[in-house]
Amino acid sequence: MTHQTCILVGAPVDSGKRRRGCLMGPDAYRTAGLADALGDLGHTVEDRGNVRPAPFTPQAHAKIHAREETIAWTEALAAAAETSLRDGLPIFLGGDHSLSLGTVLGAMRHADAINRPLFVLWLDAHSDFHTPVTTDSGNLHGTPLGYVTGRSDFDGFPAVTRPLPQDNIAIIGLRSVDTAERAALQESSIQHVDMREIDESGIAKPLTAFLERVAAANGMLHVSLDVDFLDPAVAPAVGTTVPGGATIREGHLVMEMLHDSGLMTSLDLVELNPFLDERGRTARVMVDLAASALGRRVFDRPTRAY
Ligand code: HAR
Ligand code: MN
Ligand code: MN
Ligand code: MN
Repeated sequence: MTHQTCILVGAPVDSGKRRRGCLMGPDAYRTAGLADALGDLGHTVEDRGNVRPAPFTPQAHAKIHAREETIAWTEALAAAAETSLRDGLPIFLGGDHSLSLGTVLGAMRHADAINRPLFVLWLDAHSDFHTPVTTDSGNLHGTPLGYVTGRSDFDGFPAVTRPLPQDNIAIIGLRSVDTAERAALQESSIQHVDMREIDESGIAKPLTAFLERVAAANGMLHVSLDVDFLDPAVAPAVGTTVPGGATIREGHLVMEMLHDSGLMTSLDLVELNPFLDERGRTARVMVDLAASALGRRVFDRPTRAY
């Protein structure tokens, strides 16, 4: 197994929606033993503490919730992502999914700087493909994929000078897609995999197809794992539960395949709301999934015939 320098970057972002609590996420992951779990796998683990946004002046918006705060987080996290990617494999401890406006932007800058294409795997019940104009809720955690692909109307946010190509994105786990997002997604070349496809064909098949494309392009791979990718029965600590999600084993299989591929270069753990958790069980599930992505397994794949 390849040794990695895992860099833990706390991103206590709570501005991407109205319900509060995701700001406790980084400390919940620390309490659940993320650093030890990765260290036990032989990796070097460096916890850089929590990122903080620069001061901002909140303005009242009719529609968009906490826009200035989210802009400040985007700038701070893009810088943190770009820096940490030079030194190792960053794991961003969220925080709600609006943190990915920053982490993916930073990963895009880093990939540009070293002349490699960036790919993004989005594990989520939601497509998060809104713009500030198409969103009904006004919650910016529903917009990161719209932002990084260069959709319009992100006024005041850092300019996305070289948008992420739609072809470089796969969203897996979909079961809650708003009307405006569905129309935009269907016109796009984003690989979008809903729960029915997973039920019928298994989760390995679309993931393998995507990972083959990443490998063929010598791509970097940013993985964004939303707690609500999982079924709420196994991961209840999230504000936007949607029934019918991935099982624990589907989650681990994705992570194990990511590790075997050797392709993952950065990871977001997002939307954990410890205020909604039951004795830390969702935090522990997410730590276990991260460990699988970094090489934890029961046995190596059998090489003998049965
Ligand atoms: N599509 C809905 C909205 O824009 C819900 C978005 C929920 N997003 C997350 N992350 N929880 O996936 O409000
Ligand atoms: Mn999300
Ligand atoms: Mn979601
Ligand atoms: Mn389509």
